[in-house]
Amino acid sequence: MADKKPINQDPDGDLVLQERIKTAKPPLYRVLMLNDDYTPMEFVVMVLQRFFGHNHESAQRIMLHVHQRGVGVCGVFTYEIAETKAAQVMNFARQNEHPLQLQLEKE
Ligand code: TYC
Repeated sequence: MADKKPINQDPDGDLVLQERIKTAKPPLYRVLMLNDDYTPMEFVVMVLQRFFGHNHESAQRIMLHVHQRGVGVCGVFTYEIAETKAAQVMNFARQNEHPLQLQLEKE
């Protein structure tokens, strides 16, 4: 492992192996989808399948949740992936002249 420090010294100066390796978990971000009055429901369902890997049933459930509650979670990712997916979806929506908006929220 690249960050493993195999060799250390105890108070007597004897060499000891480090027993526990600390691994930092990367911060995670929710990609939130916001409701609007114009984006067609089928378009939202298609986006959730294409960009977030949901099956049709899961995509339909998330879309209806957003429609009824105003906001919902598309998925949870590390920052770069979350940011890229949100940008890709908003570009795709804009190309299709829909006002769909997404936001990131730190977990
Ligand atoms: N409210 C939209 C409609 O009635 C559907 C919709 C759902 C739009 C979810 C955006 O994130 C959204 N056509």
